[in-house]
Amino acid sequence: MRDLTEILKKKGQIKRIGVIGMGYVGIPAAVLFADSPSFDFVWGFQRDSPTSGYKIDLLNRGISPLKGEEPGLEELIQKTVQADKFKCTADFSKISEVDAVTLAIQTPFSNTESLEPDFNALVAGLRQVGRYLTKGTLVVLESTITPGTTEGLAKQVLEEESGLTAGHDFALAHAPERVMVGRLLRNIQEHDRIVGGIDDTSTIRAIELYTPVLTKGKIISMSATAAEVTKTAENTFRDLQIAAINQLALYSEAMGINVYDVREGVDSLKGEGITRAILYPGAGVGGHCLTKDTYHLERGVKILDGYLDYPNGKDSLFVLARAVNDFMPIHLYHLTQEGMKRTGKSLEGSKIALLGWAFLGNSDDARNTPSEKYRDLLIESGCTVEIHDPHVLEYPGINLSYDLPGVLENADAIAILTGHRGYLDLNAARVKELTGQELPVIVDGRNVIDPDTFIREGFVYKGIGRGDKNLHPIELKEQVVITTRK
Ligand code: SAJ
Repeated sequence: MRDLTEILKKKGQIKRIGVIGMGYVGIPAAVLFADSPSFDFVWGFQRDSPTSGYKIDLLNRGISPLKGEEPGLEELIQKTVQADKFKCTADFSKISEVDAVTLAIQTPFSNTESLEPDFNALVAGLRQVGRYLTKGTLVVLESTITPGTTEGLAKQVLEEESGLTAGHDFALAHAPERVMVGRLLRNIQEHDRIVGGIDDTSTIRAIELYTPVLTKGKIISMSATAAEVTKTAENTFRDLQIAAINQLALYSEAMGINVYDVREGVDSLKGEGITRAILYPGAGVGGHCLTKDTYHLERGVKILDGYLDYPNGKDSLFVLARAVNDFMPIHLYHLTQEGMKRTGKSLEGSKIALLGWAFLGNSDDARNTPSEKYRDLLIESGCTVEIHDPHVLEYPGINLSYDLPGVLENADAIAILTGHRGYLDLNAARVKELTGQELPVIVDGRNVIDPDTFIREGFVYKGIGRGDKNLHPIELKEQVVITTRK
């Protein structure tokens, strides 16, 4: 029986590629492959579903379905479509024509308590690949997955559907995506690429696939399971770092100091052997990655079933970090309550202007946005909440507005949830005028406004980590100074 190395040698270099999942990961990956002279053609596979089918026609007309700021993406889609090197289709039988196929499909959790992932979309994608898989094809999972999935579930489903054997008839690897909205193309080209095959032949074939699209990045190869742990761990560490600064922000409020002074101080200790990545506190952690990858890592430890030596009865540090970050929109709600109390008002019957629905500044990405938790708490307290976001087009069950003055009109309180560039220029006097309130409240969840400017304008200010300002004397514009205890 010819082994895989022989089959691949006979097949020759990778020329035709398929990318499954036309989203934030799949679209930039597909057009970068298509733009490379190393490859002849790329199929972008997208299910023609009611929610996502519209992308097929848009992409084939050279238009990006992603609405946030994505430098260079629209141009590259146009270029590769016009050059007949990239085409989007819902016809998965075309997989039989490609030499390599990648899967960039969402891998959320259905229950983080029981560590139950929702791999339905991933398995459906794997079944489509297995159905049309031919000998010598390379299959790569780019989605972030529970350690053990490539050599476990993925191999099993592909073999079941195709009747072929991974490592013998086809190559199988994990090469996790590392993109962030707002810099998708650059991240793929400039970040090092982690590549992990189920065997050396698969790793070498996957290296052949990714090397042509890297500019500054280099390939780092390892086993498939190590690659899965690398990706879940790097997001878990980032979430932990954010939880650490969020906890410090909560402490700073309790101690009456400014967390940003502390951050600057801690960050100043630089030099040999000192790596300190102190991040930024805020109104919470959203997105499709940090909110779930910790649970993939936790589940990996469980399903790979090795002996874990860990302090008896102690929670996972990583899961605790999730709890701290999930608490931040709740904390912002508490700050809003306290701010309203300082004006003698309660939340019941008040209007709150919520600025920012995206989970990340200057993006249209609202997956797992912390703004939703904050909004829900306000609604439960009998508030009217109007939401402004300059980028997010729509969101199930939520009315979003592009009309900032309209959202600010008659607001008792304004809360900033996302660090969109546009909010840096909020004019205190104009905002106050729009609220029509003598003592409006402003709650800053992303440190985008200058507290003193708004306090001087007669706002009650609250900010995450701003213990130095959160009990400021209230200045009524008529220069009447009221000092109240909370
Ligand atoms: N956040 C903070 N403070 C910070 C940084 C972020 O509160 O200092 C919040 C953001 O507001 C956001 C959330 O965390 O709500 C996530 O932000 P992010 O900047 O981590 O954005 P993601 O989730 O799109 O990107 C992460 C990145 N992972 C790492 O840097 C380790 C990116 O490189 C990954 O490609 C991406 O996850 C992914 O797709 O896994």
